[in-house]
Amino acid sequence: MYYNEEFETLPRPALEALQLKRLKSMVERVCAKVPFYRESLAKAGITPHDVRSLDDLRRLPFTIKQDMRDAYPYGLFSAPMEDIVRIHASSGTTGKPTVVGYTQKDIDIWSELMARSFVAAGVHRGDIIHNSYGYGLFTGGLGAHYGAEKLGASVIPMSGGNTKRQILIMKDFGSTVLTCTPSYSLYLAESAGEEGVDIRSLKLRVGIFGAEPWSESMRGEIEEKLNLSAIDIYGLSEIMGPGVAIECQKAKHGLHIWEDHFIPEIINPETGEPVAEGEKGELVITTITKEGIPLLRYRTRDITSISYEPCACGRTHARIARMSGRSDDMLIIRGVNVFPSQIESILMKIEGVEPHYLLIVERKDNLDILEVQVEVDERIFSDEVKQLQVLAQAIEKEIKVLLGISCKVRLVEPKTIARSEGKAQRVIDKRKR
Ligand code: DLL
Repeated sequence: MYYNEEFETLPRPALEALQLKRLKSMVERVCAKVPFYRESLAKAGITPHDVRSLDDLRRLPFTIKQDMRDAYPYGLFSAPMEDIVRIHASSGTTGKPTVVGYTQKDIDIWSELMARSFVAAGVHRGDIIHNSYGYGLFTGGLGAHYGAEKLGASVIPMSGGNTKRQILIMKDFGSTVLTCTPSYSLYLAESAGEEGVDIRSLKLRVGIFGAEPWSESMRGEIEEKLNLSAIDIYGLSEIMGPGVAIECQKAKHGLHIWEDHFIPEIINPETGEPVAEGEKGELVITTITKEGIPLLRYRTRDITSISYEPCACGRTHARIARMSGRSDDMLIIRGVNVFPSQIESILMKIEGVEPHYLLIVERKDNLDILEVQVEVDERIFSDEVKQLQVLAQAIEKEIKVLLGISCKVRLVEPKTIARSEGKAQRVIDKRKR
């Protein structure tokens, strides 16, 4: 099942021809309309006429988050304000927020790509979509909302928060699809239990989870606890919002990135050079149809790999692997690089360990110290102290063997680690203060 069969299954040569045509007009557009691009292209010695093949993309300069901050708020917009119908912004926890604007055409395309994403995930008209992504400046809520309406499904605009009420509505309204962050889905499951509602017996069939990194083992936890099929969705406000890429229900192996609107590249973050297909690197995206704020070779800082292998679902669009994390979230513990998701994978495989954890990093006597706090279920927590110690040590050993880092594991009581309604905070790095 497709939403837009023609474009989702376009043979690669036709897809690439379309990309090139759109890329050329996009470069012309930004060069004509955005002083930042005019200057950066001139500096690189490139004119729009130099873009003759898709390979020429590599010659164009990168755009980074700082460029957006420097242009705060509207400096990179390529459409006049009269044509901008929506503004979103990133939370801006570090520095100024990044602001994005959409023309009506941008909103239409975004809605279509979200509708395509829903269908790829196995959602259809008649489904009742319980949308718990936050509504507001964050793109999650409105992005999923417009896509659901475009598809013609029924959308319940819940937004985040008010967790008890969410459970009641989900039960009474017969929600069949849940959209929220993976961490919030677990919080919902836990709260349902407290409310005496068996979430597994509700009508939920599909969960569309993203906006934060999560591991394959976390998927197992979620599918088990909520009794639904959990699908990974990726996106970022700079490029559009949710729906840049999504897993298909059929293969559930890699996220199809909608290549008729975005050109993905994977680069070595240190050298900026492309890496081979299948190798990990930083995802770089060029938007080729956006009008409000088109971005040339935007460095997402997200780490993944790409595959152009044909997919069982019939979509011809390339697949990116589940994100390992962001390059800026990568922890360096005594010289060893580690992503929180790698620790998550290890924790989730251990019997009795709950999917709620926190990594705390400090520097003591010039040494990096990592403490892994993780909840264990009631049964284990009520065991003797000695048994808890044995389990903690077994986890420490597992982490040492698999990741090569020493850490201190602290098993904590159920519900001691803060729950989140949006993106979970998994790391407290005290070295950065
Ligand atoms: O998080 C958009 C979104 C909303 C995506 C709802 C999916 C679902 P931002 O707030 O701009 O936008 O944050 C974007 O979140 O660069 C990634 O680091 C991370 N991220 C998003 N989706 C995933 C995912 C939205 N599926 C940043 N896996 C991105 C891992 C993700 N990380």
